[in-house]
Amino acid sequence: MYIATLGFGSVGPPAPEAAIWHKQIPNGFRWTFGYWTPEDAEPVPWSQVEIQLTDGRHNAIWEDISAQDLDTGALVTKSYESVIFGDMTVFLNITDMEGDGIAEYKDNFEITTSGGAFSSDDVYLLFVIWKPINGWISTDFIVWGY
Ligand SMILES: [Ca+2]
Repeated sequence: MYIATLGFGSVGPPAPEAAIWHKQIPNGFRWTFGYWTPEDAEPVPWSQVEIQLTDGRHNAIWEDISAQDLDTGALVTKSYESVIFGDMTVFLNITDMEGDGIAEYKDNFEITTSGGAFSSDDVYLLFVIWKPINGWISTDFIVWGY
């Protein structure tokens, strides 16, 4: 009994999961969260979220997303640091629809480029990570032009 308790006790809650939809926009992509599961999961502040984009050779990682920046009480879009991604510079903009600092249904983010272009020859993989356990909240892949 003790061992069983210890075994279960050492496993934290699984990462919350969220459906996600992508849309191509002029200089990049927009992802919008759908429903999160489980329904009774603790809300996930943006500060617990890390966003990664990879083409298999290069990674763009945003790991210092401040929930405070997105907790304004009203719809808010914040720009985060630019990241070198292969021969591009890419930018992350997060829109929190309610401005409550919580990543949830209908909140969205865009990854865009200036000076360079996404390639239709690459598959871009997106990972939305729950930092407390490094688990995946959402994954997606997208090809430019499709
Ligand atoms: Ca929100």
